[in-house]
Amino acid sequence: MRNFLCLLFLLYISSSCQNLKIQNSDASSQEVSSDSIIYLKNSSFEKGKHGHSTLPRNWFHCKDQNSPPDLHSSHSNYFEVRSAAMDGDQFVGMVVRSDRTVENISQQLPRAFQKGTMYEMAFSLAQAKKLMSASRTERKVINFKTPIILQIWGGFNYCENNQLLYESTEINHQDWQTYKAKFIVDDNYEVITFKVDYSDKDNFPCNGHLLLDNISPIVRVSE
Ligand SMILES: [Ca+2]
Repeated sequence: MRNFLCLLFLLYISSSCQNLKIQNSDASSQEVSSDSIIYLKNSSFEKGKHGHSTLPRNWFHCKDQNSPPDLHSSHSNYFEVRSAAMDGDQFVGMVVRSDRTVENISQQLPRAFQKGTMYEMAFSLAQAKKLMSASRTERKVINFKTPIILQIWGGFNYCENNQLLYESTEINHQDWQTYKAKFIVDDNYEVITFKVDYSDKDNFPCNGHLLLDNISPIVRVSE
Protein backbone atom coordinates (compact mmCIF):
# COMPACT_ATOMS: atom_id res chain seq x y z
CA MET A 1 0.00 0.00 0.00
CA ARG A 2 2.76 2.44 0.96
CA ASN A 3 4.61 1.80 -2.27
CA PHE A 4 1.41 2.17 -4.24
CA LEU A 5 0.65 5.58 -2.71
CA CYS A 6 4.20 6.71 -3.39
CA LEU A 7 3.76 5.58 -6.97
CA LEU A 8 0.57 7.57 -7.44
CA PHE A 9 2.14 10.68 -5.92
CA LEU A 10 5.14 10.44 -8.21
CA LEU A 11 2.91 9.93 -11.24
CA TYR A 12 0.77 12.90 -10.26
CA ILE A 13 3.65 15.39 -10.00
CA SER A 14 5.38 14.01 -13.05
CA SER A 15 2.49 14.06 -15.49
CA SER A 16 4.48 16.00 -18.08
CA CYS A 17 6.92 13.18 -18.47
CA GLN A 18 6.34 10.88 -21.39
CA ASN A 19 7.68 7.78 -19.70
CA LEU A 20 8.16 7.05 -16.04
CA LYS A 21 10.06 4.29 -14.34
CA ILE A 22 8.01 3.03 -11.41
CA GLN A 23 8.31 0.45 -8.70
CA ASN A 24 5.23 -1.62 -7.94
CA SER A 25 4.30 -3.44 -4.75
CA ASP A 26 6.14 -6.62 -5.55
CA ALA A 27 9.32 -4.63 -6.18
CA SER A 28 9.38 -5.40 -9.88
CA SER A 29 9.65 -2.46 -12.26
CA GLN A 30 7.66 -1.45 -15.30
CA GLU A 31 7.38 1.42 -17.73
CA VAL A 32 4.25 3.56 -17.40
CA SER A 33 3.63 6.08 -20.13
CA SER A 34 1.57 9.20 -19.51
CA ASP A 35 -1.25 7.86 -21.68
CA SER A 36 -1.60 4.98 -19.20
CA ILE A 37 -2.96 7.32 -16.54
CA ILE A 38 -6.49 8.70 -16.26
CA TYR A 39 -6.64 11.90 -14.20
CA LEU A 40 -10.07 12.61 -12.75
CA LYS A 41 -10.95 16.28 -12.47
CA ASN A 42 -11.31 17.79 -8.99
CA SER A 43 -10.44 14.42 -7.47
CA SER A 44 -10.01 15.84 -3.96
CA PHE A 45 -13.25 17.86 -4.19
CA GLU A 46 -11.54 21.19 -3.45
CA LYS A 47 -13.29 23.06 -6.29
CA GLY A 48 -16.87 24.19 -5.82
CA LYS A 49 -18.33 25.88 -2.78
CA HIS A 50 -19.21 23.46 -0.02
CA GLY A 51 -22.85 22.99 0.93
CA HIS A 52 -25.46 20.37 1.68
CA SER A 53 -26.99 18.67 -1.37
CA THR A 54 -24.17 20.20 -3.39
CA LEU A 55 -21.97 18.58 -6.01
CA PRO A 56 -18.27 19.40 -6.29
CA ARG A 57 -17.25 21.00 -9.59
CA ASN A 58 -16.80 18.52 -12.49
CA TRP A 59 -18.93 15.90 -10.77
CA PHE A 60 -22.52 14.91 -11.58
CA HIS A 61 -25.09 12.51 -10.24
CA CYS A 62 -27.94 10.41 -11.50
CA LYS A 63 -30.96 12.66 -11.20
CA ASP A 64 -33.28 9.76 -10.47
CA GLN A 65 -32.01 9.98 -6.91
CA ASN A 66 -33.49 12.25 -4.24
CA SER A 67 -30.69 14.75 -3.98
CA PRO A 68 -26.99 15.12 -4.74
CA PRO A 69 -24.43 14.12 -2.12
CA ASP A 70 -23.11 16.75 0.28
CA LEU A 71 -19.87 18.71 -0.14
CA HIS A 72 -18.42 19.17 3.34
CA SER A 73 -15.57 21.37 4.53
CA SER A 74 -13.28 20.87 7.52
CA HIS A 75 -15.02 23.94 8.93
CA SER A 76 -18.64 23.25 7.97
CA ASN A 77 -21.32 21.61 10.04
CA TYR A 78 -23.88 20.23 7.61
CA PHE A 79 -25.98 17.59 9.33
CA GLU A 80 -23.63 17.97 12.31
CA VAL A 81 -20.74 16.40 10.40
CA ARG A 82 -17.59 17.87 11.95
CA SER A 83 -14.92 15.71 10.32
CA ALA A 84 -11.74 17.22 8.85
CA ALA A 85 -10.85 16.54 5.24
CA MET A 86 -8.27 13.86 4.59
CA ASP A 87 -6.69 16.02 1.86
CA GLY A 88 -7.13 19.78 1.45
CA ASP A 89 -10.26 21.27 3.00
CA GLN A 90 -13.25 19.56 1.37
CA PHE A 91 -14.69 16.07 1.04
CA VAL A 92 -17.90 14.36 -0.06
CA GLY A 93 -20.52 12.66 2.11
CA MET A 94 -23.03 10.18 0.70
CA VAL A 95 -25.99 8.54 2.40
CA VAL A 96 -28.34 5.59 2.03
CA ARG A 97 -31.85 6.09 3.34
CA SER A 98 -34.57 3.95 4.79
CA ASP A 99 -36.76 4.93 1.80
CA ARG A 100 -34.38 2.79 -0.31
CA THR A 101 -32.68 5.70 -2.07
CA VAL A 102 -28.90 5.91 -2.28
CA GLU A 103 -26.53 8.68 -3.37
CA ASN A 104 -23.86 8.69 -6.05
CA ILE A 105 -21.41 10.90 -7.90
CA SER A 106 -20.14 10.39 -11.43
CA GLN A 107 -17.62 11.85 -13.79
CA GLN A 108 -17.10 11.62 -17.52
CA LEU A 109 -13.62 10.15 -17.91
CA PRO A 110 -11.19 12.40 -19.78
CA ARG A 111 -10.06 9.21 -21.50
CA ALA A 112 -12.32 6.17 -21.74
CA PHE A 113 -11.35 2.88 -20.15
CA GLN A 114 -9.94 0.35 -22.58
CA LYS A 115 -11.80 -2.95 -22.71
CA GLY A 116 -9.88 -5.86 -21.20
CA THR A 117 -7.40 -3.60 -19.40
CA MET A 118 -6.52 -3.73 -15.70
CA TYR A 119 -6.49 -0.48 -13.71
CA GLU A 120 -5.57 0.47 -10.18
CA MET A 121 -6.62 3.44 -8.07
CA ALA A 122 -6.84 4.54 -4.43
CA PHE A 123 -9.13 6.76 -2.36
CA SER A 124 -9.85 7.51 1.29
CA LEU A 125 -12.98 6.59 3.22
CA ALA A 126 -14.29 7.29 6.71
CA GLN A 127 -17.47 7.61 8.70
CA ALA A 128 -18.35 10.79 10.61
CA LYS A 129 -19.03 10.55 14.32
CA LYS A 130 -22.63 11.41 13.48
CA LEU A 131 -24.77 12.62 10.61
CA MET A 132 -28.10 13.98 11.79
CA SER A 133 -30.75 14.21 9.06
CA ALA A 134 -34.46 13.93 8.60
CA SER A 135 -35.76 10.47 7.83
CA ARG A 136 -38.80 10.50 5.58
CA THR A 137 -39.93 7.10 6.73
CA GLU A 138 -39.48 7.79 10.43
CA ARG A 139 -40.54 11.45 10.13
CA LYS A 140 -37.91 12.78 12.51
CA VAL A 141 -34.24 13.72 12.61
CA ILE A 142 -32.08 10.69 13.31
CA ASN A 143 -28.43 9.71 13.24
CA PHE A 144 -27.55 8.10 9.89
CA LYS A 145 -25.02 5.93 11.70
CA THR A 146 -25.35 2.53 10.02
CA PRO A 147 -22.04 1.59 8.33
CA ILE A 148 -22.38 1.25 4.57
CA ILE A 149 -20.22 0.32 1.58
CA LEU A 150 -18.79 2.13 -1.44
CA GLN A 151 -19.18 0.77 -4.95
CA ILE A 152 -17.38 1.91 -8.10
CA TRP A 153 -19.17 1.36 -11.40
CA GLY A 154 -18.21 1.71 -15.04
CA GLY A 155 -20.82 2.89 -17.53
CA PHE A 156 -21.61 5.09 -20.50
CA ASN A 157 -23.70 7.75 -18.76
CA TYR A 158 -24.48 9.01 -15.29
CA CYS A 159 -27.42 6.69 -14.67
CA GLU A 160 -26.13 3.56 -16.34
CA ASN A 161 -24.08 1.28 -14.14
CA ASN A 162 -22.85 -1.48 -16.43
CA GLN A 163 -20.00 -3.13 -14.54
CA LEU A 164 -19.32 -3.22 -10.82
CA LEU A 165 -15.60 -2.50 -10.68
CA TYR A 166 -15.12 -2.45 -6.93
CA GLU A 167 -16.99 -2.87 -3.67
CA SER A 168 -15.55 -1.88 -0.30
CA THR A 169 -15.98 -3.54 3.02
CA GLU A 170 -18.30 -1.94 5.55
CA ILE A 171 -16.94 1.53 6.47
CA ASN A 172 -17.23 1.72 10.25
CA HIS A 173 -14.14 3.77 11.24
CA GLN A 174 -13.94 7.48 11.96
CA ASP A 175 -10.30 7.87 10.95
CA TRP A 176 -9.57 8.23 7.25
CA GLN A 177 -8.27 5.01 5.73
CA THR A 178 -6.96 4.54 2.21
CA TYR A 179 -8.48 1.82 0.07
CA LYS A 180 -7.17 0.42 -3.18
CA ALA A 181 -9.25 -0.83 -6.10
CA LYS A 182 -7.88 -3.04 -8.86
CA PHE A 183 -10.15 -4.15 -11.67
CA ILE A 184 -10.36 -5.24 -15.30
CA VAL A 185 -12.98 -3.43 -17.39
CA ASP A 186 -15.14 -5.43 -19.79
CA ASP A 187 -15.97 -2.52 -22.11
CA ASN A 188 -14.75 0.93 -23.14
CA TYR A 189 -16.62 2.74 -20.40
CA GLU A 190 -16.70 6.51 -20.48
CA VAL A 191 -18.15 7.29 -17.05
CA ILE A 192 -17.02 6.30 -13.56
CA THR A 193 -19.55 6.32 -10.72
CA PHE A 194 -18.97 6.22 -6.97
CA LYS A 195 -22.12 4.98 -5.30
CA VAL A 196 -23.01 3.95 -1.77
CA ASP A 197 -25.10 0.93 -0.87
CA TYR A 198 -26.41 -0.98 2.14
CA SER A 199 -23.79 -3.21 3.66
CA ASP A 200 -26.24 -5.95 4.48
CA LYS A 201 -28.73 -6.68 1.73
CA ASP A 202 -30.73 -8.88 4.07
CA ASN A 203 -31.26 -6.10 6.56
CA PHE A 204 -32.20 -3.01 4.57
CA PRO A 205 -33.43 -0.38 4.24
CA CYS A 206 -31.52 1.61 6.84
CA ASN A 207 -30.01 5.08 7.28
CA GLY A 208 -26.25 5.27 6.90
CA HIS A 209 -23.42 7.31 5.39
CA LEU A 210 -19.75 7.42 4.48
CA LEU A 211 -17.20 10.11 3.60
CA LEU A 212 -14.99 10.10 0.48
CA ASP A 213 -11.85 12.14 -0.29
CA ASN A 214 -8.60 12.19 -2.22
CA ILE A 215 -9.19 9.94 -5.23
CA SER A 216 -5.93 9.07 -6.96
CA PRO A 217 -5.30 8.99 -10.70
CA ILE A 218 -6.39 5.73 -12.31
CA VAL A 219 -3.32 3.86 -13.52
CA ARG A 220 -3.23 1.11 -16.12
CA VAL A 221 -1.31 -1.85 -14.74
CA SER A 222 -0.28 -5.25 -15.98
CA GLU A 223 -1.76 -8.38 -14.45
CA1 LIG B 1 -10.24 17.00 -0.32
